[in-house]
Amino acid sequence: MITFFNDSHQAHAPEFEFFRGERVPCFETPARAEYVKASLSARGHSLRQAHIDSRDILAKVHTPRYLSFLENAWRDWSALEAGNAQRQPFPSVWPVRSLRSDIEPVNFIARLGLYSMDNGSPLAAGTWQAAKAGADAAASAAALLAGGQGAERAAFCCSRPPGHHAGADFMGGYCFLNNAAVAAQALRDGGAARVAILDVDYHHGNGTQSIFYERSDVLFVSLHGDPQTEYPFYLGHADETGAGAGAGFNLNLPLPAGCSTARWFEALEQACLRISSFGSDALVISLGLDTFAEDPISKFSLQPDDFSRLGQRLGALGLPTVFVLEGGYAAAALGSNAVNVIDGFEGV
Ligand code: Q9C
Ligand code: ZN
Repeated sequence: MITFFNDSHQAHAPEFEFFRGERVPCFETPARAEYVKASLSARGHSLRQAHIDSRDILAKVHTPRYLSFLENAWRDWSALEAGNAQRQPFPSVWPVRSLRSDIEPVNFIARLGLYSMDNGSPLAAGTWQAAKAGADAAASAAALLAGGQGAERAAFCCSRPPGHHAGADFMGGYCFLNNAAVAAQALRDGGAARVAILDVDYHHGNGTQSIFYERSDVLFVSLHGDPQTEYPFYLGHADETGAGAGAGFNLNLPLPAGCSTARWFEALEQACLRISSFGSDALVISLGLDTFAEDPISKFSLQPDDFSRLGQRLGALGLPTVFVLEGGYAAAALGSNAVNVIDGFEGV
């Protein structure tokens, strides 16, 4: 499979995040993408660089003021005070219900809160460069599939930071730009009338759901840990089925933390049947691998072979498919688990 990789992911390397009030090393590390790159190469998949600038597509899935904030955030933060260049900014205040989010404050931390859903997504000097390279990869992968005769059947974006928690105007859950949404929008613009997004990350893809919630041209389907107990907590319930023109085009399949792999594959089957009945012309997979039994922050039990089986089932859908890497924090196993999906898809 053609895969996209860009070294600039390494420029997004925050040192720590908060966990139970303590500073802990980040779970979402540069090593993750390097492990995936190594497994891709070892198993014969060719790596290439993005050839498309995603800026126009980004403007269709994110708001202008959020994009402008994110692009300039590190410059603004480090200009504020000597020492900030060596310091990670974190939000500490958020515009919850009854507070105004229409006015962008001048204060940097107040703006950071306006554009964040949590305090768990640290910014670093190269966050924009890394995230933008991931969005460029998603747009490039979509373009390879849209070429008609001689087009590729599938492509994989080995990018980080991940994207599925990022909404039109906010970051969160280690995500900044929504790569899956970029891929889906690029496939639409390239001529696919109906695009399905299947999100198999352990965590609900709240950002992707919200971006397409009122649209009938992009179906969003997700299987994930039940938000009653699992991040992102405030979205991902079964009764969220879409709104307005998008009514009926959102399917959430929340599963209890700790549920069996058999139950997970039953939900996958339901998801695949919905994607087929939708009449999808193309598919985007938000490929989170934090469903792995040994993931340090998640509670499903998939084994390496299960990722091959997942790939086989997705391949059987018979659709042009863009894979984008999302979560997965058992870094040393991430590469082989990801390539198991890809090889399963290709029938290897
Ligand atoms: N500090 C993705 O998988 N909470 N994001 C983690 C441990 C946030 C996961 C708690 C989890 C976000 C893309
Ligand atoms: Zn996740």
